[in-house]
Amino acid sequence: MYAQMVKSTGQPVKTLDEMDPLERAFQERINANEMIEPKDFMPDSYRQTLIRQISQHANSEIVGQLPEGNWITRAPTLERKAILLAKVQDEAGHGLYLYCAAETLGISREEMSQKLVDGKARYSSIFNYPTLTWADIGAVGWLVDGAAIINQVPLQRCSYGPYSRAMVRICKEESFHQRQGYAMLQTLCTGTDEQKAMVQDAVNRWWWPSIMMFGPPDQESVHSAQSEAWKIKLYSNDELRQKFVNQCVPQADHLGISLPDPDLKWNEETGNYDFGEINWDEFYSVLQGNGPCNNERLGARRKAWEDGRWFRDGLAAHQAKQDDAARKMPKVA
Ligand code: BYC
Repeated sequence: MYAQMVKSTGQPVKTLDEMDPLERAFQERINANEMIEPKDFMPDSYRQTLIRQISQHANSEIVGQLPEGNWITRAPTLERKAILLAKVQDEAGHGLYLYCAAETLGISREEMSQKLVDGKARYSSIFNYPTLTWADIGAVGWLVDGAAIINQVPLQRCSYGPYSRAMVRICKEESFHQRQGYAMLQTLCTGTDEQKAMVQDAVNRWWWPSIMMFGPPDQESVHSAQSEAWKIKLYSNDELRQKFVNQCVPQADHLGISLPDPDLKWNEETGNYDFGEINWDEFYSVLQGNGPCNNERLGARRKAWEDGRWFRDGLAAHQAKQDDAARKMPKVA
């Protein structure tokens, strides 16, 4: 079985007084909202946290192609096929920018990909759910890309330069994806009763997994305190989840569909929508490799990684030849 055999460990956040002088100077730069660049000093734990988060993020973009890629050959029109193909290609691009951002921290893409296929690195829980009907493609765009934007817009202002810059373009493209997913659902919702029922069914299945995307509740989030101190995370998991719910309720109303949560209601006092209990057992079970599609997703990545080996080997051999030829070139005085 392909499990994501990763154990989370959180360390308590040090105060400025507990830090050595280098670490303290680093934290003071962060506190002053200075951007950290690859050649700057950084504590090893900051580096490792970023490698973990950025590589997980990159893995999610790559694995995230699979549920939607599943519908490219079955899109109902040529136009829909072209749009979906472009969207899936965008996700591949996001994965590449993010792997490049992580490489600036001293890990190779080869290593990150190997960890993914070995089940030693995570990708987002959301991609372990199946896309059963064409309406799922709209629901993924609206809800999954919608959740992604809410999480990722603040990352444009995170403390690590290459990550924050990669996020600028990613957020622009994700916003477009969310719009097109929503527009697809609008088309289906103004179609036949069967089409509208298909949308309702898709939203019923994607709603709860989408709100789980923001990660465990704040009191169980092992990394939040330190990542917030380093300004890698600017908002907590629960704050972002609440923003997402607040954004989705009026959008669902506009579509004329319901969200599958009987406890969802406006709270005048807090200015937020209250929502029901999240099934955290399901979330942790998916993280442990027991979601409906974990085996299929990692199996597909593993096959792609093996199938592409000859090509990567070819590129490396070509590069080695070029390097050798360059070494043998007579030096020009
Ligand atoms: N799925 O202490 P916490 C996309 C893990 S791409 C799986 O709160 P942190 C898209 C977490 O990694 C979507 N694992 O952690 C693509 C940690 O385990 P480790 C991906 C999850 O890092 C294509 C443990 O639980 N987006 O949207 O402070 C098409 C404890 O959590 C999940 C990003 O990666 C999850 N949902 O906060 C369409 C954004 N949640 O590492 C859309 C960048 C938590 O100790 N990442 N875990 O083994 C982040 O913002 C943060 O890493 C998270 C988690 C909010 C996800």
